[in-house]
Amino acid sequence: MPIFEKSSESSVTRAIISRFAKDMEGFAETDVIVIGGGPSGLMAAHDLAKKGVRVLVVERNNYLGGGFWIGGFLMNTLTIRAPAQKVLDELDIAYEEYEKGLYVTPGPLACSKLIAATCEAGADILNMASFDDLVLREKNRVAGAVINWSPVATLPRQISCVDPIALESKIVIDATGHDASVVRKLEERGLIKTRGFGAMWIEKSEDAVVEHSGFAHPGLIVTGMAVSTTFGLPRMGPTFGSMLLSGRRGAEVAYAHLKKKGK
Ligand code: 48F
Repeated sequence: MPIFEKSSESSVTRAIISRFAKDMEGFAETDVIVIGGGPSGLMAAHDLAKKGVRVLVVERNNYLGGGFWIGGFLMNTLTIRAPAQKVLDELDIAYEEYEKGLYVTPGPLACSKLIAATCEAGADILNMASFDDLVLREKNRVAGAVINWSPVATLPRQISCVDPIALESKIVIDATGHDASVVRKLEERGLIKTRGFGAMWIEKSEDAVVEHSGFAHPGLIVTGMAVSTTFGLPRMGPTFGSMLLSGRRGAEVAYAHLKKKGK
């Protein structure tokens, strides 16, 4: 007796294609596109999806999580400062208190739970796809993202002429980490001036990142380390509470904007 139900190669192929094509059709026009699936991008997507907003995370790697898998110096321990441990409570992520207001949790545990919570909240995920450019409308308002499959960038030049596609959205969130790749596209066009992140100062940087999370340009919100790069804030090194709260702030700003516009 075979263990598995009968099927065929063609059915498996059709199942993949038909489901993926249906998903992609939905991605073509959505409320919010989050570029980058690190802690701040996932948190923003999680909160927006929970509120019923249609949100798509575009991640260039096969895996989501960005720098959230590893705490620093190739060691798994993530550090989180109060009050961000409340997010861990909310997502049912176990942690320990190291000293008053400073908590530790294993990267693989926290990261996998944040990814699962984001998917379960209803956020859509497009991985192995890289941000390439922005869609700009009147007065240079950001109105979507141009993307391509990540492997295209690694093809030999003779066969790398693959046109990207564009996805429309009401808001784009730059959650690409230190690179601030989305903001930098605006800078290339002389529409914004980034400052580059400053030297490390944990005590100051975490508050500053959360406080500056929000619109950097019409239609474009920045979260996470992209905030430091955009506004010249000190870096905070291997501590992650502000990444979670920055994503949360970005989601609040996006939601308020969508509501104001009646979208
Ligand atoms: O770097 P990353 O984890 O960003 P974050 O949310 O968190 C930063 C912390 O991990 C850490 C820190 C503070 O504790 O200093 O670094 O700000 O995740 C960024 C994600 O964006 C993806 C990248 O692969 C990663 O998963 N990404 C970057 N550029 C692109 C992109 C791009 N052009 N297209 C798609 N994804």
